[in-house]
Amino acid sequence: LQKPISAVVLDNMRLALLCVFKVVLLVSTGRIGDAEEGGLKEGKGSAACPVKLRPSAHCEEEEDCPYQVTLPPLTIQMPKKFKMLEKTMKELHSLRQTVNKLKSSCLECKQQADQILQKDSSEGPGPDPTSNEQGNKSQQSTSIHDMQIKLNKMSSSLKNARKEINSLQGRIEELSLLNMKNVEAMVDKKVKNLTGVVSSLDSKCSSACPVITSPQFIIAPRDCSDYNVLEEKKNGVYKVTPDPKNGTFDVYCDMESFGGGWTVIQHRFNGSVSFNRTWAEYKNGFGAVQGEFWLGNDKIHLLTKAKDMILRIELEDFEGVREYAKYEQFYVSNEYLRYRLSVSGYSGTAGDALHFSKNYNHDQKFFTTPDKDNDMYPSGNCGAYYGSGWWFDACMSANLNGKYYHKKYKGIRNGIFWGTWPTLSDEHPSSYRQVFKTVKMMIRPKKYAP
Ligand SMILES: [Ca+2]
Repeated sequence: LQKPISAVVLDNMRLALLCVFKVVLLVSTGRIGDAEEGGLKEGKGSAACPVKLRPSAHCEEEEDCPYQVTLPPLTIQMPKKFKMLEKTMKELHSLRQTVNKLKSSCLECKQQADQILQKDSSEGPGPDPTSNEQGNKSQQSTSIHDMQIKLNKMSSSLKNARKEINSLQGRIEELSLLNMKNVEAMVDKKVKNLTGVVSSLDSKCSSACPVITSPQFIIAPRDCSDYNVLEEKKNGVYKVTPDPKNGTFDVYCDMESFGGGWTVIQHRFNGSVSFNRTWAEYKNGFGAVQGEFWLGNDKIHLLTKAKDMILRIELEDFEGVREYAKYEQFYVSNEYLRYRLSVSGYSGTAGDALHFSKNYNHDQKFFTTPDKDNDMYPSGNCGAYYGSGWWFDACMSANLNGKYYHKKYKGIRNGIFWGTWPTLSDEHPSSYRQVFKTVKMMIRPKKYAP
């Protein structure tokens, strides 16, 4: 009959442990020599112990000798749990192997990566022929390479763009500078031209003007006094050009009376021409310059504008009394200013009827005609009332364009009137009005030397 395996195993283990314990004990107590001599003295009881301890060779007393332990073959039965341990050990081993593999592959990877980097840095852009063998790695490297190429391209294009921008900026600066310079130059030129023109005009005006005026006297007489300079001494009709821009017209020149050179602007002596006229007629003039006439407000304006004029008024009544009124200044403004009268500097024998009083003053009055009321009379038209065109105040102390009466008359004083006539004081309110046979208004330059 055999013992169960477990029991046998246990017995063996016990025996083995016992043997080992014996050996250890012997060695530690130094009694191995004894054991050598007598072998294992307890051998009788332990003759079954298969463990043998003896020197490996013959050895002297004092020598240190190597010992040899002989153990019988040992079979140990492990419990089931040990199988689990074994399994775990195996798994651990396999795990270690995988880890090692991974490590090695990682190393390879690193080496390859280093190689690629070295190649890229050394070879620069361009496909790597050796990488064709290496599948994915080559693909990766080519894609990286493409990326790098793209990056390089982009950086180069960026550099170009920057260069272009810089050059453009430079150009813009140059252009703006050029423009500014051009503008400055243009302005300078224009200023120079202007100064040139101004200086030339200045020199012309300061030197040449008197030279120009003297031949004009000869070529185009501005009024009758210019004919007197040419030693034309006969009364008559002459052409005058007071303002070249406004044409030439006929005037009657009195070249004999009071030094001559007189341009007649109004004349009445027989009543053949009516002076009850419109604004337009007074503007353009009416009658004939050889006969009775009004020269015209526009022409009077031009004549009195061309030169400083004096006015001489000649009056004669039917009794043969002749008087005159002379004004050192006489000017009639243009139509726009309603032919306003400027008259001053009286001298003479007829009295200053144009400046009769504060309430009757014809100086600085506008021209009024029956169809145009510019007078100072608020509730009516003096021109219409007196049938005349004149520089009415409100209304008058003189009216040389009144009706021509051949003899004394009664009623409205609408005849030719001069309020300072010497014999007028004899006139009674209910009696006849003063009448005039001849009236003459004529002008001559203030600076006239007969
Ligand atoms: Ca009025």
